[in-house]
Amino acid sequence: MAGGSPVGGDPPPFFAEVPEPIEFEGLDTDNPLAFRWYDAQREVGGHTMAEQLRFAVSYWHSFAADGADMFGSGTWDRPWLDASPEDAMTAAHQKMAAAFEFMEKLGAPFMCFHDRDIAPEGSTFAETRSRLAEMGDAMAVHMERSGIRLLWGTANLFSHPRYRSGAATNPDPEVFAHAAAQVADAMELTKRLGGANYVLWGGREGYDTLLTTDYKRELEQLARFLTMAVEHKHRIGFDGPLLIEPKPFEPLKHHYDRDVATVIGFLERHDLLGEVMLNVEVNHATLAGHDAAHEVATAAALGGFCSIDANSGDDRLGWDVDRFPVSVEQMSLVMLEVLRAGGFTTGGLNFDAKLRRQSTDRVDLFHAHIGGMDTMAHALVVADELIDDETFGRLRAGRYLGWNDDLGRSILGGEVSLADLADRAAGVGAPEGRSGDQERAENLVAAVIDRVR
Ligand SMILES: [Mn+2]
Repeated sequence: MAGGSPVGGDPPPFFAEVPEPIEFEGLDTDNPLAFRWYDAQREVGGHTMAEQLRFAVSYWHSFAADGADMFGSGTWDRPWLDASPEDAMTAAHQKMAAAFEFMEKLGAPFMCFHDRDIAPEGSTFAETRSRLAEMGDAMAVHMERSGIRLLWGTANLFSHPRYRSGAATNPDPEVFAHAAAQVADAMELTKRLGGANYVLWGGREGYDTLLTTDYKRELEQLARFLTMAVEHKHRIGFDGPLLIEPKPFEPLKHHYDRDVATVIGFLERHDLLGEVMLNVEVNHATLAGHDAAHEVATAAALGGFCSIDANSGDDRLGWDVDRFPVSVEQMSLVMLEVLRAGGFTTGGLNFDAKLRRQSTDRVDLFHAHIGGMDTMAHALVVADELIDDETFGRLRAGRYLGWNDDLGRSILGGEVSLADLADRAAGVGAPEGRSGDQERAENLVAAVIDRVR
């Protein structure tokens, strides 16, 4: 299909074998192109599933990639990528047509993109900028027609060779300045398209060796960059939060945005928390040695939770495999923490997930997203049931009841000293504590997973 369809013309349907939108058919369906759990209008916890889950399709994995990995070339059937290199804008328009055809048929309400996913870099910054503006215009038309919204936009500050030593933390201020210009444009486009959030993923903000890296200086550069991004958000009147997505390593040996607690400490130190919040990726959490539920709980407890990149890792692999979510138990524990945090506000569930390289057919994109959406919808129903389950609630609350009594209140109220407590200990018996009730709680989760419909 070299040359492709004319720019602005009607491309062929790229997903002709899926002629109609995917529908909810329930647990008894044997139709592989139907939802078993995700019923957009079903009320769960006082809101519809669509409102609670806020699913987003990621442009990069699903439409901009071709299945290449570091050992071999692309394998996926993606005809919209086939325009000749000198006609990169034709390919960009075809890709966008394919993306919106897919998203309209899938029925996810949101998408996410990097600037370079939708518009190829030009030979000068001015050309890059005009290409982004042209594709932004095209996207506004697609969004208006389809009703699909933007969960977040971001700038790709890691693919181009100029970013090999980072963007904000690059030793060369010219690279910092170029990255800043890219963020300004991407943030303005995100605002123009009504984006709910703007993401900053430090894909190469880190180092491979301390021998030639000035760690302290690079952290100061990163703080300056984020501060400038927050100033820009206010200057252009963008309402949504900026989000940082932690990752501990890969491709570099050490990344500065290691995990949620590290990022929140950094934001607090530079007075940026609140303006900048967290986008937790499940597989990045597991790479950092955490459960994803822990990362959501940490972000919520420290006042920084906003959004999730919903994917999954692999128990045996120490790298970022970005599979679609498959484990209802894992995701139920994630959604439990989301509901305990009050649910999503501007955030949502972005499928930062890709097919395996062997999954070559276009229709595999549907199977992957349907499975991911059903897993998360099932997990939401389980989490909501757990929130309402009195026995489950008592298992946690019961462990802390003593803090409601005189002793607990006087300790937390700052009314007693360590010496006071030492004096008191002489007059009372040594405490015995109580069961942690973990296995009972785990069995309740299992029972709820079995029981919900
Ligand atoms: Mn990942």
